Amino acid sequence: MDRPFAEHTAELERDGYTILHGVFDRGRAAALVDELGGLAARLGIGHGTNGFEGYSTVRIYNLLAHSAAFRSIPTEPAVLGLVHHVLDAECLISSLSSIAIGPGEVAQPIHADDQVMPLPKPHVATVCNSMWALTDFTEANGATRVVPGSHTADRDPEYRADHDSVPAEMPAGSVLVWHGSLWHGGGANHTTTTRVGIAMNYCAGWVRQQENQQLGIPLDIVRTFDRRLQKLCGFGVYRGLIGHIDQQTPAQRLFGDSSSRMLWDLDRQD
Ligand SMILES: O=C(O)CCC(=O)C(=O)O
Repeated sequence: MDRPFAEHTAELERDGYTILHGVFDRGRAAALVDELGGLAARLGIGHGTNGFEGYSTVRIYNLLAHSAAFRSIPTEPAVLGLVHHVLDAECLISSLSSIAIGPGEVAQPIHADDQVMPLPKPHVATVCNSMWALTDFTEANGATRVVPGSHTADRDPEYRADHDSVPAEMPAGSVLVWHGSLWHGGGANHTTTTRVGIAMNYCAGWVRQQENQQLGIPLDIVRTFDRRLQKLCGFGVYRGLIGHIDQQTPAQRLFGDSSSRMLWDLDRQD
């Protein structure tokens, strides 16, 4: 890790976000950009068609279903350790998508990623998200804009209002991690090149995932994932209970996993 873990957790608690540098190298970043370009062409994905996703931005969702190139992203230890700190070790992948902000894109409305959840604020973290910089992120090319400390606010940001924000500038190979209540949004791109990032988003194991991983990823692909990735996709259960099928985890039921203990096992007399 570029700096001590405790520095990152202190920033997450105080500011609602932190940046990890040097998580991956430029070669891997460039290879992932190429992979995304090929995917967009193969899947016929073009620019967004609404102001939130951006009219000059290309987003590809459900990346685990489309290519093995993205498989190691959800379990990256440096990032996942921070996510465990914010949520807990039984967190889930909420969504895994790419966001390529093209030249001429305007700033995305500032929002909080947990604002669709009808909970009074501030509340315990339900979401913890990250942005992998596959290209350099600069103020000029649309680096994610954040409102430091806003994760403790007692409300969500007013949509389309102006909010004082700062750009989370970072070189390719860095990862921005933030508390799901942080006010933020993609920046405007005033350059002639595209800002490419991967939005690796997590939620607590007891809330619903944004992208339905159990239906969205073909089971033949999930079967080839290691146990940790299967559990992150929602094929385990939270605290031995939430998400079970007839007192089994989905992974036990579907893939014969024998490693999970269920809540009921804790109270067996035999
Ligand atoms: O692209 C970005 O930097 C942020 C995007 C974002 O916050 C979102 O789409 O929810």
